[in-house]
Amino acid sequence: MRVLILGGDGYLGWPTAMYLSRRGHDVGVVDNLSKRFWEAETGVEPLVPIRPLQARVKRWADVTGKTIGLWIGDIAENHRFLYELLEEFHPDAVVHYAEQPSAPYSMVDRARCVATQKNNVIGTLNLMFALQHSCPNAHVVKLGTMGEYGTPGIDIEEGWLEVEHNGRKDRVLYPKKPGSFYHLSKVHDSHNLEFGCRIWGMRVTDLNQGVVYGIDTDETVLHPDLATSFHYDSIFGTVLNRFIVQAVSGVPLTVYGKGGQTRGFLNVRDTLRCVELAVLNPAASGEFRVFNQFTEQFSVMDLAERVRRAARSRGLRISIDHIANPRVELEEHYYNAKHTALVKLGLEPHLLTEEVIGHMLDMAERVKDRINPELNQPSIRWKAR
Ligand code: NAD
Ligand code: USQ
Repeated sequence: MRVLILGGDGYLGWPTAMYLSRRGHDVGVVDNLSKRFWEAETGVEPLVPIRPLQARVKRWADVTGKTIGLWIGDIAENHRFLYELLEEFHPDAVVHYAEQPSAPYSMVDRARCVATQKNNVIGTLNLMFALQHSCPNAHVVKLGTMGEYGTPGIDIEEGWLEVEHNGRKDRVLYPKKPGSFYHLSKVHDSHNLEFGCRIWGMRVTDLNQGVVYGIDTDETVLHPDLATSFHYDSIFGTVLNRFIVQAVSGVPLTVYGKGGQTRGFLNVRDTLRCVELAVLNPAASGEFRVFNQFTEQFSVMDLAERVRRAARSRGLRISIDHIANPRVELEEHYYNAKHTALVKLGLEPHLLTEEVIGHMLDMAERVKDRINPELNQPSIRWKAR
């Protein structure tokens, strides 16, 4: 299939491009390199140096003999770029990762909130219109997030909810109560895409993905130049990735508040397989299909304890700190989210075993001298005190 990956320079986009290319798909990547600007703006760096996207694409060709197409451009600021690109590439599927992904970044101030929502919502709208123009039948695989739902006191369904009200029944989009302006941008995207399915007959799979962890995939390890952008700072690093790096640098794990916050998690390897499954099994014309993309749920405290156990068996002694929560979120709550659709399509999860944590610890240990301990403490608060 011809698969265009928007956000192909990112933590998830680059390994997805290699994974699909290796399996024989004709892959193109698109990025405006804005993540590299946000890193410079906030003074953070990925754990290992990441080669320019052009050099990674070239290295991929050297190592595998396979070509990945490359376009540098901004899908939110430059709709003409996107129109021309779709006319040229004519994808069967577009995998859309190209958004500002950090909840803390979106909460810094008015400017970062507006920039996040503008980039994310307008980028998706431009994609919708550009597809209508030249390839209305292409399937959109959109990266949404489990955080769109928030932490409601009822079970979370996969995107839709059957409701009975005053004796009548209907199927409605599951009510959303997200916890940051970033997560809200994803809700706005979901609503716009669902509208596109209803009005224009678009085909969309909204992957409500949980928190991703992991450093390696089968492709990133083929050559050091093919590594992916792994963050451990408090702005772009996700919780388990942060705990791994904190453990090897010998500082206490930063559990925010009580640590009862429960979320869905998945290994980066499973992200790639889930996207592949969505691409190979497209939504029907007019269908807005939602998959909850995670494999296990954990509380933050569960994760910290698991990392501590795995670290202890490697002779590392680490402690867990409950620091003041910089976010506004429930620290103890009900959480039961369905996640059966991808398993039905064939997903066989890589679960979070002690061996998996140990492997991540070993990887981080090897580049320990690059770790900046100043990036451990959260610097962004949801509200001024
Ligand atoms: P990332 O920042 O590493 O990758 C996103 C890429 O998109 C970056 O390379 C960035 O330069 C590019 N980009 C952003 N705006 C763009 C624009 N307007 N035009 C072109 N390119 C643009 O983030 P990631 O962690 O790989 O996440 C990818 C997607 O998955 C995001 O949409 C994120 O919200 C979603 N997601 C991530 C996780 C996670 O745990 N990492 C979990 C759930 C959902
Ligand atoms: N947390 C800690 N200590 C830390 C870091 C985080 O206790 O050092 C807590 C947070 O307070 C939160 C939970 O861990 O309760 C998850 O935080 P996170 O930073 O790992 O994840 P989040 O901000 O939700 O965002 C990440 C990605 C985002 C994606 C989302 C999936 O950055 O792109 O959309 O995970 S989900 O959470 O399912 O919405």
